[in-house]
Amino acid sequence: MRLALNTAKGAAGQTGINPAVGCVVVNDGRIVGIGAHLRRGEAHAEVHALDMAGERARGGTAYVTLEPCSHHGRTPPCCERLIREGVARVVVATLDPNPVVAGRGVARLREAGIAAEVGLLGDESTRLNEAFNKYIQTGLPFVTIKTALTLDGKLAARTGHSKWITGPAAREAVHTLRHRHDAIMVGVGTVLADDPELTTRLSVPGLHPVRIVVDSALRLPDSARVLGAEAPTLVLTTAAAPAERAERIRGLGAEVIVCGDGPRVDLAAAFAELGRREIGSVLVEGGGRLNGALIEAGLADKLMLFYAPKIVGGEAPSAFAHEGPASMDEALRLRDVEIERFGDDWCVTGYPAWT
Ligand code: AOF
Ligand code: ZN
Repeated sequence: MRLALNTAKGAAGQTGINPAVGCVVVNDGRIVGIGAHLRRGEAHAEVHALDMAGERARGGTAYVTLEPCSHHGRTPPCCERLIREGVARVVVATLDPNPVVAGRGVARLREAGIAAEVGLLGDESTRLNEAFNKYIQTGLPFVTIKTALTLDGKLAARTGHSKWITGPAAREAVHTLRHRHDAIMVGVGTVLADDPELTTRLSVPGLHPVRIVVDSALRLPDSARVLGAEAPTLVLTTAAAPAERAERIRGLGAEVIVCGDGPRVDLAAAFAELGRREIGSVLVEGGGRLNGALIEAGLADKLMLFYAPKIVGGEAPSAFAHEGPASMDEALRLRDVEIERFGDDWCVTGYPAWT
């Protein structure tokens, strides 16, 4: 199961709204097949592993990181294939939260006389597919706020200068995060301040996320690098934004979407629309106003805070620019906090207590 999980993790981020899944088939003390789900619409993990095992799957054990599917989706049901190949035992890390599966896969295996066990390394598999788990049950994307910040919580110096807060190791980790997300989101303030490209730049080729700019008044300049051709760009705005700017930005190749009828982009409506467009995970990369708005609205599922051992002082812009509560009792608390080191920096990961 450890090997199946590592195989799944290797392909994390390239399956879109499908989960990352790994499968290892063992017979007579020997690994006879191994596979991962690599792309939505293509074979599931079990199919790759069983194709490799061939006749050697008969009487063997399949370790799968997610309950084998029982439904006809873009591919046929994996549990029927496991039954047909004569596998004797199936060990599953977690049940599939997809309402069309949700226990039916394991029930079908047992009905066919296969010994099925659930729960081995289950927490790790659940964590690996946290975005899929939310999306498949709610139709809403999983939202991760990622920011680099100083120890005193600032994301730039007093003048707005911000290149760079963290070092190369942390920045490389961020590009891996971009590769693993369906979309990346920033506020227009970040575009005006930094003119980011928002593509994935790693030492090996990666996948570019869809780029999303939250821009209530369409202040996005024609020359913005985020409008480049490397990846699709969506601009979320309001009905009050100037129509000629919307036309111009559409002419430059981006899609302009009106979210809600208020003076600011309705972020909850925006995520519902992104979900309808099969965007299952969004990495929010700034800046302080968008981060603050998401916290105020309770719309973030996860925070990844890359801290550099630096201090810039009180006038500098805060990483969370909302007004904030009057009392410490009302501070947003994170649970399941983990700390990982990247060079001289640390990433603090946690989940808002409201999730
Ligand atoms: C598995 N093994 O490797 C994966 C599973 O449209 P489809 O046919 O790709 O089905 C997608 C659904 O199948 C997905 O929402 C999830 O419930 C399950 N994914 N199941 O047995 C796999 N990727
Ligand atoms: Zn399947």
